[in-house]
Amino acid sequence: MASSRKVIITCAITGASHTPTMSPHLPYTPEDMIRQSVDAHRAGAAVIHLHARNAHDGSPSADPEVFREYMQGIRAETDVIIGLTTGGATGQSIEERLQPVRQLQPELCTLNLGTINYGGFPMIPKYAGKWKFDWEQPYLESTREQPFESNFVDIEYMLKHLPEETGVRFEFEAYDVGHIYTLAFYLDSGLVKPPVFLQFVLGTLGGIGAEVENIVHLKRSADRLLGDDVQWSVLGSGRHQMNVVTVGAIMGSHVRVGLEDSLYLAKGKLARSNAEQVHKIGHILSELSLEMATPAQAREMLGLKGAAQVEA
Ligand code: KMH
Ligand code: ZN
Repeated sequence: MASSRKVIITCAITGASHTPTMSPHLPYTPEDMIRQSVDAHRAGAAVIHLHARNAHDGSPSADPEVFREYMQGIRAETDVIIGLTTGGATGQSIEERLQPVRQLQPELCTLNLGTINYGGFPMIPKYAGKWKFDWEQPYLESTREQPFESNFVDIEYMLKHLPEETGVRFEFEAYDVGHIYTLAFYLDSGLVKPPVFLQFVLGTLGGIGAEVENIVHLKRSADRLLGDDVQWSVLGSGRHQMNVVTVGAIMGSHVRVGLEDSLYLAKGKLARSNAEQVHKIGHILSELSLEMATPAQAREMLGLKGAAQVEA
């Protein structure tokens, strides 16, 4: 009997768009970041995607030493693939955002395929008057005005320098169809080297919506423009999370879940951990006769350098 298709589960442990007020289960101390990452891996995630937060109030951080502490803690207990953000948080400069990758030389990091409006502000009214920390509301408010930035200079800089300096490979983030054309441009010019790991991001305010037609359109566009050597994955923001990853898995994608993308496990039910979301999609995959990829299988599919070459 032919073996089942292996699906890479990425778990994005904590991002910048959710805040400690929004869920008591959102990790932001190093201990919680490490514990939730290890548990998410044990539940089936082959890749852990990390942002950093300041331990005292959960505000976004780009400090390489904070990332180092998370990575060392996770690597002491698992062989999971660790991917670092380069998008960071609204308001951080590109120089700041690239420092953790430069210093810690992870196997994977994100490369956002365009500057977008990335609106976190609609969440403000729900939590009015309940904020735990002073930075939370102004930060979300700032997303009205400040874009999530990744211009062509940033993209070319990352493509030209990071793989050569650090051996990192990219998780390319496409928030809309135009981003696939940007990726195709750099693939055709030789700056992007296959295999391409492409993440479709659906349901953010400012990006493409989370309709099934859009997943189909993104996938068809990628097939037409990028050739065969592509490992594609999907994520759905907020309430769309599990629906998007389930449809993607049926269509042949890898999947990304995690509290960065949604705080919920089901309608009205907060996820108590990242591992709960991984466990849920793992169950759905097994019902679909799909298998969760191990880190070793994911490394092979994504052409990664291996954990021994990581600096942290
Ligand atoms: N928050 C995700 C939808 C990054 O970290 O550079 C996109 C993301 C980008 O994870
Ligand atoms: Zn991220």
